Amino acid sequence: MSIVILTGAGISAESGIGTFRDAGGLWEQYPIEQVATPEGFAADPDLVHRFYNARRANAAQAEPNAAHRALAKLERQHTGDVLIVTQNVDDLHERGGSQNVLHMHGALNRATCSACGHTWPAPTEMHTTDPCPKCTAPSTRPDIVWFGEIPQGMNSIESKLRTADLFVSIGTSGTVYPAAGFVQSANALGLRTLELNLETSSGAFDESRTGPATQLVPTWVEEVLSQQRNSTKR
Ligand code: BV8
Repeated sequence: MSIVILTGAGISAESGIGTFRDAGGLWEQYPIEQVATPEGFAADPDLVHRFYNARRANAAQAEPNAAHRALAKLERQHTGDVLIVTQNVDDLHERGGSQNVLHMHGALNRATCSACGHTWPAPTEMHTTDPCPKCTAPSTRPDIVWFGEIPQGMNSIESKLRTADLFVSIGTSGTVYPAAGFVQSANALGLRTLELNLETSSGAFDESRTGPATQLVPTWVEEVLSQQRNSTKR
């Protein structure tokens, strides 16, 4: 069974990384337009670098939780493919042991150059005047997909959905497109769809389970692995 898993800020919430839209979420402290759009970056790059420097520090302090670790166990022990498509820009999936992770909204620990497209591991703090290590232009930015920009890996995601059997959405409000539309694509392609979230985001899923990710995800992973063990015994 090939599984595509979409994760959002909710899977990292219990690691202490703020979500976007829960009470007191990140976007309430910073208007999206100012810190997560190309226009906002052009208008005040110092503010945007401060926003991402703070988030990079916050993510570095955080530890992967039981949900991240359960998905890594699934990837190791499940006989079918497991792809994690994450909207998150933290590296908790990788630090929790997952290897097949696609950051469709970019990553805090990666930087890119607007002039030549070069990408490299981001320093702890980025500043507006940092020269690109490749072309030396002072046009470096966080390798993050802002609103109005095209998400990364869309072709891979779409081709993976076409051959998968199960689509699981974990810890996302289903607010941001195109990620929020993946469940519709999965339904149209005949995949089974499952949501594991603190609250039900939409009626689009075959099954929705509500609760914290650190409880729902390990339980679900154990179900998948025991079904796999039982089917191999027969
Ligand atoms: C695109 C990086 C074209 C930044 C992010 C009008 C004008 C312009 C654009 C648009 C428009 N209308 C629509 C759009 C498109 C726009 C969009 O969707 N806007 C929304 C606001 C309506 N999208 C875009 O611009 C995208 N690009 O469309 O390009 C295109 C498309 C396809 C093909 C070609 C071209 C780019 C969007 C990417 C923006 N960048 N992140 C950064 O991180 O700083 S989005 C940002 O929101 C994060 O990535 C975040 O992951 C994402 C979604 O939020 P969630 O992860 O869901 O987090 P949220 O707080 O919302 O929800 C948390 C959930 O967890 C909740 O449900 C909660 O109940 C649950 N939870 C909480 N605790 C727990 C829990 N669950 C379990 N356990 C817990 N403990």
